[in-house]
Amino acid sequence: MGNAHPTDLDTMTTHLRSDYTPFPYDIPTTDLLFDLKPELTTVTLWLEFERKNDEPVPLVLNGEHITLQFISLNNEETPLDPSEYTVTDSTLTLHNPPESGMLHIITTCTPNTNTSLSGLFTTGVHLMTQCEAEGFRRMAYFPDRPDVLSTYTVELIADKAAFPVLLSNGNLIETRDLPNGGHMVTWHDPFPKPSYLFAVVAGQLACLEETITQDGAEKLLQVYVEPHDLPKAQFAMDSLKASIRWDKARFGLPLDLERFMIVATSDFNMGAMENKGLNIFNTKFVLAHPETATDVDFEGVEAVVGHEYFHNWTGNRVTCQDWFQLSLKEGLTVYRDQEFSSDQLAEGLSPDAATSARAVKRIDDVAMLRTAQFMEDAGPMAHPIRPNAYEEINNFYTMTVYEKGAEVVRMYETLLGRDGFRRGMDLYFKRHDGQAVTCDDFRAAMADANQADLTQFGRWYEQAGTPTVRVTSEFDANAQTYTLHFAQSNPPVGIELKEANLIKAPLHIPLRVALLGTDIDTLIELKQANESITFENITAEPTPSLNRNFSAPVSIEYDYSDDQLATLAATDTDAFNRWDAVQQIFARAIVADMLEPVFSHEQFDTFRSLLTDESLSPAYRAQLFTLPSFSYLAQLVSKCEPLDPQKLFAARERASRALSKQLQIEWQSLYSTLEPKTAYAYNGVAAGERALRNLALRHISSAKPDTTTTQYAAADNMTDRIAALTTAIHEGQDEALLNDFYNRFEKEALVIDKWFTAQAANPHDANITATLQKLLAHPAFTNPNPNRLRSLVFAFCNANPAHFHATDGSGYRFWAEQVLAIDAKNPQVASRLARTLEQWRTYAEPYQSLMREALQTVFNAPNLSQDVREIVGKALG
Ligand code: 0A1
Ligand code: ZN
Repeated sequence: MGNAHPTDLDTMTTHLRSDYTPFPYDIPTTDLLFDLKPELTTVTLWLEFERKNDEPVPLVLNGEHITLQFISLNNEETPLDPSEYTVTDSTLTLHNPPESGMLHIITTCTPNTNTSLSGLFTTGVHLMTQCEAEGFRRMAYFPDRPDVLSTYTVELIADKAAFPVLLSNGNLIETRDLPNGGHMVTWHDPFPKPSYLFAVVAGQLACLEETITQDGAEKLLQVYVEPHDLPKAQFAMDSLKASIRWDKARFGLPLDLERFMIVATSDFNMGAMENKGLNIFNTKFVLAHPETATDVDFEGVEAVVGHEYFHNWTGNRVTCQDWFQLSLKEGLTVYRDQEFSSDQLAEGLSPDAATSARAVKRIDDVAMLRTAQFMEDAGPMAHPIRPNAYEEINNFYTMTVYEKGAEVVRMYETLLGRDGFRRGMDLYFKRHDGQAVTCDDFRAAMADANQADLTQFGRWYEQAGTPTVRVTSEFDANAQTYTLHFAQSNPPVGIELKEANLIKAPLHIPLRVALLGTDIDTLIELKQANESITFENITAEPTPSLNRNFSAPVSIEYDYSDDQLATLAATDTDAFNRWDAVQQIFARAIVADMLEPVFSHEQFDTFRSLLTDESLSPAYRAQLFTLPSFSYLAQLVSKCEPLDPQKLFAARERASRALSKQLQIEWQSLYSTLEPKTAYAYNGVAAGERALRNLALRHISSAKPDTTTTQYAAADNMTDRIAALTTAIHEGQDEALLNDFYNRFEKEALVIDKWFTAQAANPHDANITATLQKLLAHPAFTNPNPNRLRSLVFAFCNANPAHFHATDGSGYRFWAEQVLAIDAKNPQVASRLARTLEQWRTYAEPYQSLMREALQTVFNAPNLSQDVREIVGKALG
């Protein structure tokens, strides 16, 4: 059963933000000696402690799934008397410690039975750690909380043949051989850090390395991967160098260590981890080669390498006081990685092309936010970006904390300007370098650096839910005035529903607005529940372009006429709102009449001219013609009526077929004109051309079925090959391609993940149940890592609505079985899957009852982890 231990109902605790108290001791230094063995690792800890106040107070350390072997004070050889301390399942308490001293504690843990991938675990022939949020306590007794910063020295001992590479944070101090084939390596990290940023890696890894010079100092950059993956590491290295340059140029932030290491593992719950100087990554976000990685994968590698690197300042040099402040580091770092990616896409382009490239990135980010974060914010897990309570912190690495958190950071920039934002950042580091602080400290730095009043802005940290801004307009032709009325509202959601008499005060909302047909383009700062603004000298009724570039993470309600949407789609100079107008046209047709979504001739004319408008980049046109996702449409439907997923899916399909049919000539012509003329290279422009061409492929494939097989065979890159494979099998064509693909890429785990996904997410597989069973029994699915689980189980449950929502409930029963099976090994991954059904109340019958049944089955299961219990409990709540 691994390290995933069952939880009693009695031991479930809710952690409250309001309970925060500082740790009563300083821990100036932490010295660790790891004797690394997969079956039994021994960890020796020397913990220096100094009481902060006069009053004696027990010293309480966290520790889980570890065995205490020895404990003494001040390096005495005789162990402490057992009456002087107490050990429980989760703590070690020293009842009467002296005011200061050195604790010497030896513990053991068993990495090869740790299937939770938190703490020290085996991955292939290697050993690695994951400490955020609370994994350090699975190796040693320690104040495992982000506000205890300590300076670490780490000695690693291991068999040299089995573990030739031994890494930890900071700088390499010493390497020496030991008798009996062992070796020992010492690392010292000069920067005090919380335990969640600690890391150890031991293994047989190959290394790509380069040196750079920054401010006259040489820095060593290393990317460690499995030896056979070395040819796929260069792009991660290039992304790291670009990130280092960008942070210096944009924020004046240098790389502060002599060396910076990235290590890739195929067993990882999340994307990557920002351990100080030793980032550990899911292989998915390190390995990139044209033959095995798609454009989206390349983009992901660049973004995640950037994200983890940027954490070095926003997260590591300045960290969080407690886990409720998680968005302090995550929202800010996502904002920074978004800006980095946007600048990378724009690099080297003409000013117009650069603006358009930035818009493409913005649209991608907002589409994801509006699909997944808005949904979260309307469901049982809704929480403010700074939550007030949690049962399991691992459940709060959410779209809200990350993506809405980034939008809140972006609003500072919108309100204060690029330079004002930079002044705020400079002051933040000046004040707080080396500290563990709060979201309020960040807001105070932004306000003080700009003499701005951001008091009301603080409500963004307090309220859950997506605010709605309802906009109405009045045009007075005689007076030549145009008035916009704004009404903001944000009714209680999620846990807020339990608070009696909760009044959510108005937010400070920066709304960029233009009036098409005039030269008005302005930033309006909404601060009250209802307010109006009147524009003078308006001679003809304009079309308002609201919340341009998505200046605030709100939902805008304005009753656009079809003509106004067409005007926005044809003429809005804000590329985001132009895209949004086209999306609204699609959504309206699909949602308004789920029986027969129809587009008018005029609308097809609009579509045709957009699709063939060469002044619009191919990347942008691909976004314009990507229909709103099923989940986004589901939210729109469920605002008005209980959701029938089958009906919605069919309506979306019909809309897609209408686009195929009515624009067939255009699709076919695009497909040929966009034929690649040069060998594959990853860059935004070429990726955009491939995206549009592969969208065209989907629209022409029923009329011209040979195109897919031809493209599949001719492809010199994974983007085109997987697009052809997916299109072909979704059209019900040719098992042979699937087999060919498997045989070609059998040894490439990340590519085989794509093979599983293509099948599990196939909406047109009439025998999906049999397919799933076959895939579950496939040898490549034995002992699946989290990536493999995501490629099959999550792909089916989250990306195959037509089959997941089978009317007999078989999809939901599959979900329940999988949640429980995964939970026995890896609660973090199980609780992600558990979230799939949290919207159950928005569904029509019979779906709703069948979903509730499945949730109840999971909730009643014995030995449920705290992770899954919190999610399912809140869903049923
Ligand atoms: N801080 C990392 C994400 C991360 C969070 C938790 C983890 O284990 C529970 C692992 C990684 C980031 O934002 O990239
Ligand atoms: Zn992060």
